[in-house]
Amino acid sequence: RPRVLSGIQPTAGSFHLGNYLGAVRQWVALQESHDAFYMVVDLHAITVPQDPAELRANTRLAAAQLLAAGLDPERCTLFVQSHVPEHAQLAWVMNCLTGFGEASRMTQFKDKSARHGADRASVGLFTYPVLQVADILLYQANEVPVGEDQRQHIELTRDLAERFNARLGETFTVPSAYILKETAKIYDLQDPSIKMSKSASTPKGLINLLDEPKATAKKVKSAVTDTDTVIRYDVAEKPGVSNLLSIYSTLTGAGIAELEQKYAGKGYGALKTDLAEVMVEFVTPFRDRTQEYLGDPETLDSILAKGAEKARAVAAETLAQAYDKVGFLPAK
Ligand code: AQP
Repeated sequence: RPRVLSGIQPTAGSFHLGNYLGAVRQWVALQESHDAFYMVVDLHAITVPQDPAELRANTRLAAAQLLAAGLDPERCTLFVQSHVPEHAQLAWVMNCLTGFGEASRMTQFKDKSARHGADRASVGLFTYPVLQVADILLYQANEVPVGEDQRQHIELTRDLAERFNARLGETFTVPSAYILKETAKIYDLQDPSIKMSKSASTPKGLINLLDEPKATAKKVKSAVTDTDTVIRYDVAEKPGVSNLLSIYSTLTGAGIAELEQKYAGKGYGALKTDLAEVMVEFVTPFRDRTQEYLGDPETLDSILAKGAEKARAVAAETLAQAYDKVGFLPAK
């Protein structure tokens, strides 16, 4: 079975619709066909300041949401990144292989450091993509299911894997990004020129899956479209409507053409009302299941402990190979 690996940050509490449609939904599907490793990336979370108690609670909450979304610990390995120390260990090796200029070209760092203020951005935020490289290479992943915003980091992973292999000998699988065209980038409901994001979106443009379903329905109904009334998928000319159609299509399985036909001559109101209903039907059981998992922290922690054990077995083997290639003296 080919292997996949991906991760999600436990920072915002609730996952947003972009996280789910861009990434987590694919994780659920891929556990059927792949040897799948999924993790809550708490090491990544601390690249910006976190309240310790909140971070701990949000880590459990992220795991509960992943299970609620459909990850099955019998079918995939679900774990917390800091439970597997090999991530930080390999990251150091990969940091030493990365050019300073190369790391400086990562657009996500440029955006985020601009937002935090260059002086306040941590060195961790700067080297975050290299930790991500280590995350992926440790598991010899063939594919990495992520949203479009992560494409550049996967390219960096490929470059560094190839560089290590060429300099020190064949060690790492060179992975590919697994990005589905329809959901590669879910846009802010109020400003369809930017991606839906926990830090850049306006509250009205961001759908948090754990919000009150009524509030979610309201946000969908007040989504920005355009002054035209025609329902047509056209990202350049009609980004707002196209975003709603992508979301609708993915959540229901209806094709875009089918939806265009269904709403021909009906106007945006009808589309938004129906999509609001679809969304409520999706988030209501998701919220309930998340609460159920959260209500039983012992089971949750034991799933994560088993996951970490399975993950460590793979990660330790890869790290040992990498250390050997680098020339570290084995500890006796
Ligand atoms: N809008 C989006 N459309 C499609 N995919 C998205 N992802 C995030 N936003 C969208 C994907 O979700 C996965 C987990 O992301 P993360 O844990 O790195 O969260 P994030 O990217 O930090 O989420 P935000 O909201 O985008 O955070 P900020 O505002 O801090 O940048 C990833 O696979 C990501 O591609």
